[in-house]
Amino acid sequence: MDALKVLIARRAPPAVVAQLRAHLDADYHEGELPLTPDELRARLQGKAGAYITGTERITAELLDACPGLRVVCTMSVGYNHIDLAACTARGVLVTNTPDVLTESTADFGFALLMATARRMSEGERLLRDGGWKSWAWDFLAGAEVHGSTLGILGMGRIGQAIARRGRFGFGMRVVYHNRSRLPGDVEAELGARYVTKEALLREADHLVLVLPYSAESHHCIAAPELALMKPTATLVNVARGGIVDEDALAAALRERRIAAAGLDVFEGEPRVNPALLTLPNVVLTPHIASATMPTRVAMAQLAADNLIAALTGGTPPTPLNPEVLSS
Ligand code: 8YV
Repeated sequence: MDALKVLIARRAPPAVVAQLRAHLDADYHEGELPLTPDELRARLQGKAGAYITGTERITAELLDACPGLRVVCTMSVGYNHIDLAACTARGVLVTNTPDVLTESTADFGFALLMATARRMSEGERLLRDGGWKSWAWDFLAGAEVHGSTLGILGMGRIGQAIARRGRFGFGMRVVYHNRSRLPGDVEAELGARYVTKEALLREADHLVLVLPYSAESHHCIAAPELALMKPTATLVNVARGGIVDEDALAAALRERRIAAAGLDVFEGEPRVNPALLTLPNVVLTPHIASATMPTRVAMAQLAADNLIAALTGGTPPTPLNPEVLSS
């Protein structure tokens, strides 16, 4: 039997591409930039499967234009770029890459919190620009991290991993808000206290956003929420840019209504809201929270394992809509 045709829509680790090619007939887009939506639609014609990343949008229209597509495997834990309901309605299996990126992403989230609270980027810019003239008691004095209150909005796997770092590494008090409350034993292990979203905003010295992006969470941090935060607070976003109203955030940072922000994700990325680019009290990184070599290889491998299993009669390890498998 001929191998099924698939599209590898983004550059992937060579060993993973070789493995995909050993099992499937792969059309490989090796370019540095993503395919445009039109190119993606054209390249998906006649393909049974797609290996994609967060840069490819899978919409109902695209699915209707590619009726042969049976499996979409994204090399990401987030899947807001995929219309999951439309996939399920058409019997298209979707898989993502949970767990393998949890600890690296939590490391980065915590690093961004520290860099932001302790004004690292600001200090480096000043030093490189020749602005370091002397010592002063309040020179680049930032916020305390150890012993402070860590707020987490979205207490899934990554949120919990950040909570552990805060509690056990830095002696922080942990407060969180989530759609559903964690079981008591997990709360006890993390030393985490469940609070309302309003209490979270009021109490946190450092607030980390780690919730999934959806219509519900769109701009869920906007002017009214920022107004509840402490003027000394730090806001960190390692989830999705659209969770934060960037114009409102820029205004709050400019007027020092909150102290600082660390952002790894942006609403129109790779474009960054110009209002953020000129502010000294924001640390900006280009969506790299999961970017360690071992983690990225593990994510690519898991996406490929899902695609191969789904199209060769195996059991995909991490399906998002497993109901499709039994229908
Ligand atoms: C990825 C991410 O780098 O997994 C996610 O949801 O946001 C990042 O880890 C990116 O989406 C690549 O697909």
